[in-house]
Amino acid sequence: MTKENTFLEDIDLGLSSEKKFISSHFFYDKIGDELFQKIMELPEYYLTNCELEIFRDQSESIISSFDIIKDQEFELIELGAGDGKKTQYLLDNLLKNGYNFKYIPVDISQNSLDVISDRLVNLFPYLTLEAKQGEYFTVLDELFSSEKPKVILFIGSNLGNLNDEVAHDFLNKLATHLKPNEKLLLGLDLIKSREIVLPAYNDAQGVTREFNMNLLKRINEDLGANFILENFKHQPEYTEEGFAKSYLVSKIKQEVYVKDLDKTFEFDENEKIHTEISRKYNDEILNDLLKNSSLEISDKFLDSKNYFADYILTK
Ligand code: AVI
Repeated sequence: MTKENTFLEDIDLGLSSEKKFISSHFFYDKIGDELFQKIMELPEYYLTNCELEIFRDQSESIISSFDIIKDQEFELIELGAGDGKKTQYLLDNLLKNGYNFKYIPVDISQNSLDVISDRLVNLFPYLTLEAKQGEYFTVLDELFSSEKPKVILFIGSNLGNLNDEVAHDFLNKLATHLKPNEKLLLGLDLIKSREIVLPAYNDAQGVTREFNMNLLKRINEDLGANFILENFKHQPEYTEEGFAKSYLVSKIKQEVYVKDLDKTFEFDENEKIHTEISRKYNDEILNDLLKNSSLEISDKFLDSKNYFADYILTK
């Protein structure tokens, strides 16, 4: 099945459903990647700075929590490597303290891997880096065929883009790969008031709006649809139980034709398309997700505002 087929089929499924939806992983085409980079620099998007602060100020304690003996060779595997700016602090500390490790960033985008590899190799000439391109699980099967001890990084609250059931399965699957005492460092955004969370998904400059709207642009360009972008608005919502959700809302009653499907979709006035979930967590929710996974919370690192947590999970 080609990538285009999946996109076409998923759009058909999502727009035909009674409660319309588009999967958030379609955000990340070239324009989407660039917009997300911009989002991470926005003053309202506190997540990045909070986690950066944890890595900058607490790398030494984080490394101690890995429980790795200095001379023991190990592999540091980062799922969804991004730009590496946070991990940089950890790598710097590991190198300065003479740890013997290989850093393996994993990403679906070869372009992202090239950028991060160039940057980190320039910064740390003595770093052993071996980038792996591919879907997490395909690559994990391959990576875990080596016997070396491993630490997995899954940061940036990327888990929050999965619903709880999928997140539970994901953690469970990850756990099956780990050996006793191996660690997963999991970065999660914490539950907090809507006054803080909502602006992070509705910034004053409108970058997040553009990020969300880019989905419709993509459907127009890739699948020959005729969405009129002005007829939709970006709408983030937040419930204090920790669910931030983004929608595209139809401003009017309208029809949209998707050429590659030869289908017309009807939208009522104020009808929503659900496009993203950005789950916020606490210890209790995480413990629920970890049920039956053989992973346990063994450490937790917070930023100075207690907005974000990097959990150490031990098998
Ligand atoms: C990648 N992910 C953790 C981001 C989030 O906060 O859910 C994606 C994002 N969506 C809108 N702004 C940022």
